[in-house]
Amino acid sequence: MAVHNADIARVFEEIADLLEIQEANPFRVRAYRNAARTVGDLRIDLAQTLAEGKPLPKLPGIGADLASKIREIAETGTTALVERLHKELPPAITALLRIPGLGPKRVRALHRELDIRTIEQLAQAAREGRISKLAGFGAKTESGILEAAEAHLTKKQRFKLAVAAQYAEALAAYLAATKGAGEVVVCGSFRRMKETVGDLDVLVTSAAPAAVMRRFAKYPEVKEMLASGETRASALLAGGLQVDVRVVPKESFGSALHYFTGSKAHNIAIRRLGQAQGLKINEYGVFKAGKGGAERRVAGDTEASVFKAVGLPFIAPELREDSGEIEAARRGELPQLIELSDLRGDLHAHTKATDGKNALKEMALAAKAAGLAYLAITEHSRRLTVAHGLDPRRLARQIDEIERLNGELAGITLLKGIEVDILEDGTLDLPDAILAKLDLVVGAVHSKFNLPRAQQTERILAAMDSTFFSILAHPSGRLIGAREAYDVDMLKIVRKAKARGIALELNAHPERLDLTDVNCRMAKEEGALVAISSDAHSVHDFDNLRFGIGQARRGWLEKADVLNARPLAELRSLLARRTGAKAGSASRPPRGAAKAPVRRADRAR
Ligand code: DGT
Ligand code: CA
Ligand code: CA
Repeated sequence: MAVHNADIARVFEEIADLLEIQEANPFRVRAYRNAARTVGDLRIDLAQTLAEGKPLPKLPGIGADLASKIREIAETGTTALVERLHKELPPAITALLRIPGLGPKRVRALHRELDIRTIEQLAQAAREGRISKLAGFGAKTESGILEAAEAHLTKKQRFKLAVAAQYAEALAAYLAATKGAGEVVVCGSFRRMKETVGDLDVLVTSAAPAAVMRRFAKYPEVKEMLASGETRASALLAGGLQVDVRVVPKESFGSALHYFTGSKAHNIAIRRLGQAQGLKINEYGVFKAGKGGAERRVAGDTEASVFKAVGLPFIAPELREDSGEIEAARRGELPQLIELSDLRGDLHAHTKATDGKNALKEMALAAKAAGLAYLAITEHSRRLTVAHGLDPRRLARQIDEIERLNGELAGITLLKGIEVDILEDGTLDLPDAILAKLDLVVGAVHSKFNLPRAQQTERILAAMDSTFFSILAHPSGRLIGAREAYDVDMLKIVRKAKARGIALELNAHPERLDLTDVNCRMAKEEGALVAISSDAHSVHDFDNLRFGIGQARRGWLEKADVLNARPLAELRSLLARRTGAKAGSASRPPRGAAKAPVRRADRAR
């Protein structure tokens, strides 16, 4: 059975959880958690790489020990370490950590005192009032646990798009090899590039559906068949993801593709539009009632024919949420959506000087290979000690190094940048004197996520007043499925960005995808530019840009809305206009001491 990167990540995550419950060394716990994140979304398939006899790629945070565990999991699906931990603690117990209010200590106490191993048992014990009798748990804690456990039990798990892609691509390739199969397309939220996916909806065209059904049932990753019929089947994969497969004849391909791509709300709106014109629309085609009640099929072989039948131009899957796309299509005002090939450069990347894995030159060459003309190096600043952030002295050294490399490199330009921490009071973690030497300054919140809304907003607005501020990194701070966005007034931030000529980042890392689609649209409406950035920590991460593009398209963004769709010269002049410096001027005068008054004056506006 194929082991995907997401499966390796799941084992690492489980090890981290189990070690945490055992109160192991926190550094060891974090090493496994970081490794899970690095491997989980990675585009190159590690098990396949090893199966081909190639060495593992260099990855941030993965040393010899973790690499040997990756090899073990790739071959066997598990490791001796996790098996040993399972003997000490029941595997299901890690799910308890996902319940808000339950840390490792409490999970251990619940297991030791009440033999609780699952969320069902947890809810049951809370209902029976057994938890509040334990030392360290009160009645209030118990009712909170019950509420959280019940919410968790009714919530369906969703998968990050990049993880779903690993399963989807492998399954689609497998089904495409069925004798007689024509088109194989993964539809649903996956095709709409939604940031998370509930299940996969695979459409296959074939005149022999039974052969497709038989082959699907034999897919090695199928753990359980949930339903199966002549033209449709549902199964649960070993990784936990559900798959619905549907077979239709070739002539229904377009209407089936449209139907299974959704969204449901979009489909309903299109069907209504059809009804008003005397058309019946379903997954088999578009039909018109003829004489004597007979139906005539008028469209459905291609998706475009379905839209045409209701008088609309083709609407891209990413827009199909019934959030104005049908009206825009009718008015002929659909956006010309940004494409991956429109990106000229990348404005957020790290090297091994901080928490990245590769050297400057390796990153530059990888960016060039990815078709980019420029790459901004934006290391963390000193405050972020876990990432070995740069102080002014180390940053100055990197600036020299970049200037030297630019003299040597052809076809790619490195830009001098920083991902500087926005401190709690809205000041930046490095002085203006050094920021002035950079081509761009990416500001980011990495601490104090829980400030009250007004204070958090004020903090970010104040930082954006800083003279050299160019791009606001991952503006909401959310980590998909792991950390909520911090509470801020995004509209105020977007308007400030517009007023100051600052761009908002759409961080393309699969666990961030931040700006969200809704906020991308807000930025566009307010006229603020968006920078679609990889946040690469290794040479493999430029692949993530395609997920950023998917999110940008969901946010209706066009080439003109995207800062790094501009050629280098234009980018430079946009960056320079903000600070009033001339494009291309290598050294602007440092203004260290002038910083505070400038900020106060700006804030008074
Ligand atoms: P998900 O799986 O929760 O991420 O979201 P979707 O959009 O993939 O939803 P899913 O898997 O339930 O259904 C796949 C597509 O099938 C959906 O996007 C539209 C279509 N569909 C499902 N149920 C209905 C329905 O009741 N009416 C219509 N018109 N279409 C439906
Ligand atoms: Ca789905
Ligand atoms: Ca489905």
